[in-house]
Amino acid sequence: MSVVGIDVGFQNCYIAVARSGGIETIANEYSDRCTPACVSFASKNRMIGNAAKSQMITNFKNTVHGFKKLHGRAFDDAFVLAEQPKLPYSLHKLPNGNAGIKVRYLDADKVFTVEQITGMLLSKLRETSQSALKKPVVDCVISVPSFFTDAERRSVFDATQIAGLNCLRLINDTTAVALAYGIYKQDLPNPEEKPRNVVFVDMGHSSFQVSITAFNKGKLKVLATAFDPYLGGRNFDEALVDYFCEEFKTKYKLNVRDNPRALLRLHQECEKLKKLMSANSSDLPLNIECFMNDIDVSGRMNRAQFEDMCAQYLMRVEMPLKTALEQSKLSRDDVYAVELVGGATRIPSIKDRIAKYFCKDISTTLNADEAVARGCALQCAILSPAFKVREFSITDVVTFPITLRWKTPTEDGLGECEVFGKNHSAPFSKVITFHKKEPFDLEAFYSNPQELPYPDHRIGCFSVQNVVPQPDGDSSKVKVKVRVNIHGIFSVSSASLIEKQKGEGEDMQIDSEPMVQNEAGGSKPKVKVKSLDLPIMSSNIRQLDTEVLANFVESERQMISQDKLVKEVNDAKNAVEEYVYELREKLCGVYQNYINEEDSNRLTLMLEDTENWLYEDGEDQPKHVYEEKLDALKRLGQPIQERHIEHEDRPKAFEELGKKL
Ligand code: ATP
Ligand code: K
Ligand code: MG
Repeated sequence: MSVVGIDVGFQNCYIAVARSGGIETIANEYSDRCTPACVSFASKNRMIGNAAKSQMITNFKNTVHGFKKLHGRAFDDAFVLAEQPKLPYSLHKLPNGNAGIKVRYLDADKVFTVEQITGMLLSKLRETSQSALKKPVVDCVISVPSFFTDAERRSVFDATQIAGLNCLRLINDTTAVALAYGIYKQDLPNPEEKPRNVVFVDMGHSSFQVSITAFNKGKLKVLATAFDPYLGGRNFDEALVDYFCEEFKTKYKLNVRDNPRALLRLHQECEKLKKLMSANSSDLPLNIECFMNDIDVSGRMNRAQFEDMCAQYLMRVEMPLKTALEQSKLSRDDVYAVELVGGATRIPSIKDRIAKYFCKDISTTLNADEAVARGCALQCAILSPAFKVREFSITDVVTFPITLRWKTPTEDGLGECEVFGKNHSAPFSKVITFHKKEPFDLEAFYSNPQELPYPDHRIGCFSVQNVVPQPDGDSSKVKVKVRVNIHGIFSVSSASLIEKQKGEGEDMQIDSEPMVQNEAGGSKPKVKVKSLDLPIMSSNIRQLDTEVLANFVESERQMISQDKLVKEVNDAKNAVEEYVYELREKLCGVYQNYINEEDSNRLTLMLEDTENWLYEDGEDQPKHVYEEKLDALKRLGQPIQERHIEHEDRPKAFEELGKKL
């Protein structure tokens, strides 16, 4: 069984795996530990990760990036509408109202759901981990932002299934970081002692997350999370892009915004400049050759100017820090350390503001880019029976309070109850008792719409079926189990009808019971009562239906084999080309003395023909054609090579013999 953790970032993805030596972040086929969250489509295949990123400018309409926050979103959602003009590819309204992604693929217009796109990215990351581990990868843990709601989490979860992964947990980014921080610490306070409280701050490309976590030996408990879901490195890039668009308009009369390619190039250069400014406070140049209309452009910027320009974003750093501290009910003095991760926390002014807020030097003991992935892998190791790690218990929080609503025969006709309050421990199950004579619906929603980054506060509707009155006509007692599961997803997980007992009056009561690791049936000793399990039908849950999901799984499989086929054909073609170059070079070099002039000329001509063929009729042939071509060339090349090797080896053999004597 594999133990894999994946940090799916808005911009960058990282994979960590467990090997006998411990947790290790692994590199992809480009020897890069970072895989860009990018998928590119072409007439024969897809490219994913680094290969896709290199298509970003040349094939901008069909190169999809920046899609993480489209999960679970409707096409006409305000966030999606605001995002749309910034995307070089087009969005399309799906029949279910969600935002789909429209590209040209296999010479046809295709619309993919965001689950499919993330599924593609995950397929690639899965393949990368498989080649590192040299075995099939199925089990994994994947990170999501702590502010992702049910709809977003379910959507990401669907994506993991499209990629054929078995996601053991969707873990919050900052919780994964906390685990990576705590699990190896030898000096944590004993369970009965005052915990060590650590603030974790993660600013990535698209968002800003803060958590405060309490550590004792063998456990961590998240006390509070806070965030600005719309503040990240990309805001700083955009500020620079805005500035240079204006400057180039006046200086060169260029309308950069009208040219998607130029705009993308400017984005990339501004991001580089932003990173340089983190290390350097002096004036720095920005130069782009042949930018637009054959014009070379240049500009300058320094850190002070940049901070000035970004004041509106820098100002927003403090709020989530304050919120998290308030919610944790700690004072600054209770904070043992402030740990930063995420690329954008490298901006000096952001670091300074965080340090200033907590009146503390910040620590960067964690790897800012890889901590999330490492935490995911550690969580996967803990959950996997195949791997031994030290015991470590993780208690996360419910980010947004959840309320249930149902119809009652009372005057206002509605009953309501907040089942999970803010920062309630998670995962967690509760049992709620109702008195009902007939089937009933439970409407679940987030209690405070105004604090949600997501536009819709409804979670879904759960219908408890087959409820009947007691034989004497009285209401039946119905126990309903509600839970926030290990992925942070809410559900009404089971219901049962209990035989009538004396002395019952209240309309509803809530018994809490911490969720037991082994879910089914629970391990709590049960009072002996007759109970009947009731079916639950859920509706309005934003999740793909089984049939659609099965189709996506199948279509992903087909696309993977199509990509594989295209790769094999390309490899076969490249092999012919490489052999042509190699042989030609050697014919006028090392092979010169092993072939007569006439044969050499004939062979050279043949190589030239093959080269021309590769650019003409041989441009696009099935794999076997290239293989046959290569074989034919090798039949001519090999005898020369053999004569050469034999000659080379002869003196060596004598040397060997000499040594032995
Ligand atoms: P998210 O967490 O929002 O999903 P992500 O995980 O992909 O996004 P990270 O990889 O943590 O994001 O960070 C990427 C961001 O960090 C980019 O905006 C990048 O430009 C920025 N960044 C990286 N290095 C530096 C640096 N030295 N100075 C400033 N910004 C940097
Ligand atoms: K990342
Ligand atoms: Mg991130």
